[in-house]
Order: sequence, then C-alpha cells, then structure tokens
Amino acid sequence: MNFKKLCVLGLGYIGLPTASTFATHGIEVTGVDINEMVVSTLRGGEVHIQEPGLRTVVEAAVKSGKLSVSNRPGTADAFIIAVPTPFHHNEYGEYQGRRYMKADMRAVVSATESILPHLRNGNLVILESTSPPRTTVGLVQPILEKTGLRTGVDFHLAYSPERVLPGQILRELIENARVIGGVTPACAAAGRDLYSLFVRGEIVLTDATTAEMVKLMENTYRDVNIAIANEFSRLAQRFGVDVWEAIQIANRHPRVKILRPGPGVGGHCISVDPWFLVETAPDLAGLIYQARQVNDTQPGFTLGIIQDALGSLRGKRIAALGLAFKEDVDDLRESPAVGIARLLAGAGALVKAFEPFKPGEKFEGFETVASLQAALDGADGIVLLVGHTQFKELQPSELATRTPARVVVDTRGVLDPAAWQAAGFAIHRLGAGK
Ligand code: SAJ
Repeated sequence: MNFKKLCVLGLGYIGLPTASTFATHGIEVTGVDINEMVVSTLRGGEVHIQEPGLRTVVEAAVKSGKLSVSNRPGTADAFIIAVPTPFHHNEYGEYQGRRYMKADMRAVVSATESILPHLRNGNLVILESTSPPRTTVGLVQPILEKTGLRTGVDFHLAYSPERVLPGQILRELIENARVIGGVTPACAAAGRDLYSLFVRGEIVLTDATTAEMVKLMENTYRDVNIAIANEFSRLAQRFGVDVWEAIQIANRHPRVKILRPGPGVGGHCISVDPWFLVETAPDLAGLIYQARQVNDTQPGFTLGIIQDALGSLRGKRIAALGLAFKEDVDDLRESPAVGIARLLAGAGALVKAFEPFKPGEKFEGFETVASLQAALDGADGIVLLVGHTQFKELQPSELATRTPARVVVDTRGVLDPAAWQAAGFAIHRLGAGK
C-alpha cells in the first residue's frame, strides 16, 4: 500500500517522535493532541518533552512542511493511535483478597471515536498504546465498525506496540525490530508497508492479540527480573552480604544475568503493564502479581536503609538527589524517588530534593530546589535516589567542601564506596549488608 497522509493521535513520548520521524521520511503527517498546551507549544516551535535528539527531529519535520499539529484529526490514509493507557487511580479489581490495578482505556476509546467521521475505504488504523490482551479486536474494532465499514474488507486494523527505551527513543524507533499484529494477514501487511518507511529493524508480522501479548510479556519479564534483584537486595542486607558484589560474581555464570536492585520500579511502562495481564487473568498471574508487590514495596525497604544510616529522621535535613524514574531522563511518572522523598518527609525529615532534568517541578509534601548546592547547604545527610550521570561523576573530595553532611546513602549502587570513605563520608548502599 502507498501512504501519502498520516494522522498520529497523541503527541506524547511515543506519538511525537513517531509523527516527526514519519514526517522526516517524506509522508505528510498531522499530529493530533487534545491538550491545548501541547498544540500551542509545538506550534510555537517549542517541544514539551525532553528526549535526546527530539527537538532536532521535530524542527526538521516542521521545517520540511510535512508535520502540522492540530487538536482534531482529519482525513488521512492511515491513523496511528498513541495515547496513554495508565491505570485507574481510584478503580480496582479484587481476586481472592488481592487488590489489583485496572487499565484506564478512556483515552483509547475517545481517540478511536474521534477517527470515525474520517474513516474511509482503504484506510489503515494502528493502535500503538500498550493495552490489555484483546483490546484491538474487542474494544477498537467494534468502535470503528460503527461506521458500517468492515475490518479487513473495507479498512485495515493492526496493533503495533512501541518498544523504545526512554533516552534512546529516536534511535530505537528506527533500529528496533517492530511487531505488527493484524486483525487479518492483509491488515498486518498494510502495517508493514507503513512502518517500512523508516524502520530498519526486522518487521515481524503476527495477529493483533499476539502482538499485544508480546508487548506485555516483554515488560513483565523485566519487572519480574527486577523484583528478584530487589528481593536479593533484602536477603543480602539480612545476611550481611554485599548484593552488588554477589550479583557481579553470579553474572559471570554464562546463563545468569541478574538485573540491578534499586529503590523501586517506576515509569509508565514496567510498573504499569504487568497489571494488564493480572487484570485480564488474575487467577493465572500470581507470580506477576507478587513481583509487582515486591517492586512496589521497595521504596519502604529503602526508607528503612536510610533510617539505619541516619537514625531518627525527625528534623534531619536531607539532600535528595534525583526524582526521575530512572537515570538521565526527565520523566517523573510513577517514580519511586518521588515516593521515597514523600516517605522521608512523612517520617519528619526536612527534604530538599534536586532533580537536574526538571529543576522547577513542585510536589506536595516535600521541598524541591533548583540547584545541587541548594540541596547540599546545611544538609545532615545525602540520599542518592537516581543514578543520573552527573551524580555518578560527583567528586567526593570536592563535594565534602560544599556540605556539612558526612553520611551518604546510595540507593542505586553507583557510587564508589572507597572514594567516598576516603573523602570522609560514611557511605551506606542499598543491599550492601556488610
Ligand atoms: N530498573 C531497576 N533495575 C534494573 C533496570 C531498571 O530497578 O536493572 C528500574 C528503573 O530504575 C526504572 C524502571 O526499572 O525505575 C524501569 O526502567 P527500564 O529502563 O527497565 O524501562 P523503561 O520503563 O524505561 O522502558 C521499558 C523498556 N522495556 C524493556 O526493556 C523490556 C522499553 O523497551 C519499552 O519500550 C518501555 O518500557 C515501554 O514503553 O513499554
């Protein structure tokens, strides 16, 4: 199939890079977002998301005249739905006394409905949003068929999950293998024709529900593996073992690759997607549920380590370094670091948190500051919550001249204990029981 005009619904972390990359590969793209702030920011030549290289691609796309931005879709040859699928924050399911989170599909429903007046014979519709199994055939297809057009006969419908890593989105968008799950084989083939405009990785065709499952399996696999690393950190702490040393040695085994423990699992993917499997089959997903429990309680475990290092937290002035959900990104969604800053404040500590990628961001319950120095001034202790490169590169001897604090808690295992001790700091690392 030949596509001249594309409409991308949702201009967030995935939609905007996708829309811009299509536009720089010669197809005319309308990027649609219902958030007026997003539309006006992009129309004003600014970009509302921090992602390496994104500004350059958006600017190139706009300059070429191929990317325009709107608050509603129009006619097109293909539509890509890339809207958020978070979980409900106030609606839960329950199975045998276990409470589980449920996907909030309202954005997918309204984005799909917004296409209806524009859906034509020969169109292709792709859902990219991470979704519970059977969303494409069970939720999206019936909405689109309200037009009287038939899937696989009059128009094509496929599911193609994004699998890019924040921080490396633009490269991975092009280079990663891409899965396209068609409602029919012809739908999948139409999807391949579209994405092959820029995807250099392998394009694998399957059915829609398999593609949905693949996406959820990938992130669940990672969540369960991080959970075991986090559980190892708790066991190591109890046994007086340094988990970082133990993992390094275990990983020399040719078939072992233990991930990194940390203060918890955040972001809008790994901490959310496993719930989509639990929600759909709570009777079968016990292990997945348990891994979520371990990772969700890791901030509480981390608080205990900080308490062990600093004693009572009441009135203690704590410099909290980093609030993002992981290193070198500006994304604060579901961030365990934010949760820990709140727990510290709840325990009576006077928190000054510094997030270099979002220095102006304000939170309820604890104070944020706009510079590292403002966090360090007058501090009793330093807690590293995110392994940003600029924190890893701190020189302990120089830092010792900038703060009265002499206790450091490293929740990410990224600081060199010997160097910090030599500079006069007592260093406590998560999972290092020795
Ligand atoms: N984390 C650990 N230990 C580790 C690895 C990660 O504690 O060893 C934590 C991070 O600090 C962070 C969370 O897990 O809080 C998630 O980070 P991540 O780097 O594992 O993943 P995301 O959320 O940035 O991106 C994931 C990726 N999925 C996989 O690697 C299977 C990405 O490819 C997906 O596209 C993305 O989810 C998504 O959008 O679904």
